[in-house]
Amino acid sequence: MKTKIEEYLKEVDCFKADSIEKLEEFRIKFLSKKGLIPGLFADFKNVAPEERKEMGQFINKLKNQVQEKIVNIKESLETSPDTASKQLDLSLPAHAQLGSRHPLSIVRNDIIDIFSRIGFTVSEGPEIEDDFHNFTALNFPPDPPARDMQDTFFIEKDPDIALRTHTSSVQVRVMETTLPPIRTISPGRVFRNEAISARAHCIFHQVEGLYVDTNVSFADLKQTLFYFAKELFGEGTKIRFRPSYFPFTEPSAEMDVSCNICGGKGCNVCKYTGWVEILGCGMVDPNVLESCKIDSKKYTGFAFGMGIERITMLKYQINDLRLFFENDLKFLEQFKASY
Ligand code: 2U9
Repeated sequence: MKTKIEEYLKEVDCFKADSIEKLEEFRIKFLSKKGLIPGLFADFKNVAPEERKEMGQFINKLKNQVQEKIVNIKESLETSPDTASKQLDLSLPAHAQLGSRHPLSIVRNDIIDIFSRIGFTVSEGPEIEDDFHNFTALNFPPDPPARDMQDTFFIEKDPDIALRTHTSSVQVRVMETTLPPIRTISPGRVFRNEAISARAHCIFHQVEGLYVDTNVSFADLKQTLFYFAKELFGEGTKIRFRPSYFPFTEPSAEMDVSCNICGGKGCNVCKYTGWVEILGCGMVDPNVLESCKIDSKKYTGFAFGMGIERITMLKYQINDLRLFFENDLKFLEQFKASY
């Protein structure tokens, strides 16, 4: 047995491999279940008791040298420039993992595109707002119930600092710093203290729009929003207005579009009315213009606001708003083909 081990030691010492495959053959030869070293351990029972200690150490020496050899050769093969370049085959086709836009981003970008084509710019502003820009300038009455109406997340009291409840605050800032004509939309995240459900969330996204100039009329508002509805939902889309109330617009209205699912015939999306509400709008209240130092005798304006989640749900027939916030790939990957 001793001579056999000496021969193996010599073989291990001289062994060289220029490939992982050859090294694997070497490992199998010595270390696999039916390899030479387990064979030696199996024969060990025939060794005379007085030789066992020396023979055991001898077999272990062989085993250690084989293992050491394998580690060393493997390391040099992996770091050799030849192997590295073989592993990196630049001629192989790329496995590009294409991402996809979030459905809310797709619809927000669509809305921005539509209004950009008729001269609206995009304005952005802070998500944390003071009382003046979120409420006072927008003609909200000073008493707390009117402001709590929207269930605001307050960050500080006296002076009141809160997460904005709408992006109208951005447009107040635009009016403070820009002379009319003003044509701008403000997409962004807004916050309201609401319980989360399939239809409501405490964080959602809005696009609000503002047009201030001389002689801006309700007819301008109707024509602008008619163009918008046709661009977003398709050429045959009809619109209708219902009177409403907002502190910042007078007169105010809510706008419905003919149901894009059933074409107005009636289905469960439009609750068999043929119409779905998509936005609120109105003529900017003169008090709002004056709060922003715009002469309300010279200028008039219209404004509108819509929730991006609501529009996206209608466009893609999504029935649970929570899907937008869960980052479930099975949901998001359905929008892969879109940009
Ligand atoms: C300024 C003056 C007026 C923006 C408007 C609405 C009507 C409206 C809601 C739609 C669904 C908010 O997301 S929602 O809950 N918005 O109905 N928003 S008029 O009016 C403005 C904006 C800025 C300076």
